[in-house]
Amino acid sequence: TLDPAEITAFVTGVTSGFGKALARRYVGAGAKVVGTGRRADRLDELKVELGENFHPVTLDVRDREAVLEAVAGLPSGFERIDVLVNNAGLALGLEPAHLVDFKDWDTMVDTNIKGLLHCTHALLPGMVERDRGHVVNLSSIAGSYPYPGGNVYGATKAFVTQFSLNLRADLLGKNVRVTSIEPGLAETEFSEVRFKGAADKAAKVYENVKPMVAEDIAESIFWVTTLPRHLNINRMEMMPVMQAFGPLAIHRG
Ligand code: NDP
Ligand code: 8X3
Repeated sequence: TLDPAEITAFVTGVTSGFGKALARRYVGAGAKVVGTGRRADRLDELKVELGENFHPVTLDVRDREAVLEAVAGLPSGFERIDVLVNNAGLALGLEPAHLVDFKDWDTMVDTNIKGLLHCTHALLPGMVERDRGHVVNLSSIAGSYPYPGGNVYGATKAFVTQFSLNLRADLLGKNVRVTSIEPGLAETEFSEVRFKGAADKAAKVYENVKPMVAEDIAESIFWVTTLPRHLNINRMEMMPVMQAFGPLAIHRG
């Protein structure tokens, strides 16, 4: 397997959830991590915890100029990114499409799609040039299976999955890997964000089930990125044991 000490990762959204767990997993194993997010106070706390192998960058991935500046300004020791983990993302709302606020759709498209493209476009050429790299994209089961209220969120994740597979097609012949990670129910701040701070509604999502936790997803990303260099995991779909598929719905008039 690949020695984690050889990895310099750029992980978006390390201020919470999967990204935070992954930054801890990587640095704990000897890798270097550039970790981004909008909440500077949380990045500062993580810097204190993780030390010299962690480089925090306060960044909104929706801002292309800021992404380019962040990549251009990486300090020595962190400038050769081998692994990009496009993790920053969010769902907003669970209302049917005809009732949503358009701003929420805009924010999801700008973050989950355009933010991911900004980071990928900025970092992929360096990986190809060095003939070494791995792009890991956080998609979701919501990109494969529709559910009521999943409208634009699920559609952004379908984009992420298909973009990941298309990247593989373009990268054939290069030593750059691409993986789409597609988790189901995992307890993070995801539902608090989706329900705009309504903690009671968010808590209900995880009531009386044993959901996945951030460390489960972090471990999976750690695994796919430390596999021997000739192996590429294209897609990884994962759910807690307490989640499975439902039947199709039929409206009887
Ligand atoms: P959290 O809400 O716990 O973490 C989301 C992270 O994304 C935060 O660090 C947040 O940082 C960052 N982020 C959001 N918007 C931006 C932005 N505009 N610019 C920079 N960073 C941003 O959620 P999860 O850890 O659960 O989610 C991580 C990813 O996994 C997302 O893409 C999500 O869609 C996906 N996912 C989640 C599942 C779940 O059930 N939890 C299941 C399947 C996929 P900050 O707010 O500081 O900017
Ligand atoms: C998050 C999974 O099913 O809660 O991407 O939308 S779901």
